[in-house]
Parts: sequence; structure tokens; C-alpha cells
Amino acid sequence: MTVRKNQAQLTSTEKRRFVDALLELKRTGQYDTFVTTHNAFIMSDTDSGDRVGHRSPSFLPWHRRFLIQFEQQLQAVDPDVALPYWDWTADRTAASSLWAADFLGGTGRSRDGQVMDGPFSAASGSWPVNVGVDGRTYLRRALGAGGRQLPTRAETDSVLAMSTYDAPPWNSASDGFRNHLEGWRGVNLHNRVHVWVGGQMATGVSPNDPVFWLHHAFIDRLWAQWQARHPGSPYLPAAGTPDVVDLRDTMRPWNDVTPADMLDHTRHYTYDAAA
Ligand SMILES: [Cu+2]
Repeated sequence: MTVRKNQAQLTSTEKRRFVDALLELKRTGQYDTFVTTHNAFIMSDTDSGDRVGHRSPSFLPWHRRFLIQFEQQLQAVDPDVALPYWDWTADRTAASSLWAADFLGGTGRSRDGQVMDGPFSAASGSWPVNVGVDGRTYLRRALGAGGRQLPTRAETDSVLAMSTYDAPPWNSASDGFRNHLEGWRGVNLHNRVHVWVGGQMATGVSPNDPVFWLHHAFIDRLWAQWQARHPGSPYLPAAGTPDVVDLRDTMRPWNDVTPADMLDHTRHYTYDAAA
């Protein structure tokens, strides 16, 4: 059974095996297909039209399915690897072990944002950015640039306290848990973390930075924690909503999985501490 652990608790061996599996998916071209898929959904999900991956109720089940698929490909390389999660309420500075050279490497240099250390630096030769928004082929970051702050535990708890999953108009203007977690409204959790990292993470091709998976694994864990705290609160909307994925509608690009299929993460993996 797959157990997703806090990245801060990984052993050096677990870090190395996770990194090696990432590099292998990159080498074979499988990694970049995930970047392409994510960017296609970012570009096509709109508030007034069809929306599946983002700015809609299915943001959470869509990313859960996306991460499961990615994790399965990692495990095809190394069956002992699981996606770690990054609790950015606790590990909230560029000095965190997450950003050390033996794991994800650090922030970018000031001149061009280029990450200069770690396995994903351009100098390593193993991490070309092929699916970009411009011609730059090196991984970029600007951790906490401009004095930006990651969300606090109190801010995160304030969102977990919201008992309604989502609400009309089911987009970036909505009240409710999903949109506050996604960050288009209120204290801003998920979106703010993308901006805090900067570089490709602040764009539609955000999965170019491996921290994408650790960020979304923590968002996914917060969804599980929210479910445990509000056992009577269902996924919404239930049925009949134009342009939106209802509980039993299938989600693209898979077309064989619904939000209802994704509600119980324990069918696929568990988290290291009780959610
Ligand atoms: Cu994201």
C-alpha cells in the first residue's frame, strides 16, 4: 500500500529514490506529457464555459486522479516510491530541507531565475524544460520573492472550517471550501503557493517544477482532512450543472472516472499521519 509521507520526514535514501524516479520519467519523455496535459487544462478551463481541472468543483478530484496517475508511473520505475507532500504551513522558508541540493535544489539566481543547484538544475543536464511558455529551457524559481509569505496554519485552519464544499456559480467567484482552498477567493492557499515558488510554478506549465507534486499532494491531504472534519458535507454539485463536472459525471482526459470515484483516497494510498 502506498503511504504518502511528509517530505520533511523522508530519509536520504527515500529522497534519492524519488529523485531518481523523476529523472527516469523525464528521460523517457513520460514526465513532459503531464506538463502538456496540465497546461492544456489551464488554458481551456474558463469561468463562463467548460471547466474541469481548475476554477471549478472538480479541481480537487481532477488533481487527485492526475497525481495517482503520475505516482503510478513513478512506481513503474521504482515500486517503493510514493509522492511526498510539502506542508508549507510548517516548512515555510527557502532554508527548508525541501530546497537542499540533495532534494529539489534551491531558489533561482537573481539575474535570470535559473536554479543553480540540485538534480533539476540546468547544469545537471537531466532536466531540460521542453514544454515551456517561452524559449527558456532551464528550471526557474524565485522563492518568496518580494517578501511574499506562504499561508499560515491559522489561515489554512480557517479554510478547513468551511462546511460547504462548493457553491454556485461553481467557478473562481464561488464561496465555499473548494474555492478558498484553490485560492481565487479569501486568504488564498493553493494559488498563493504557486506564486511564492515563482518561475515555471507560477505558470500553466507548473508541473515542470517537481515541487508541483509535493504541493498538490498537500492540497489533496487538506481535502482528506476537510472530509474527516465534515463527514456530512458532500461533493457538490450533485447533478445537472452545465459546464461543470457533477458528482457522477466523468472527467476528461480520462473519461472513465468521476468525482464520486475519487472521494475515498484510501482506496489508492494513505497518509503518514491520520487525516
Ligand atoms: Cu496547482
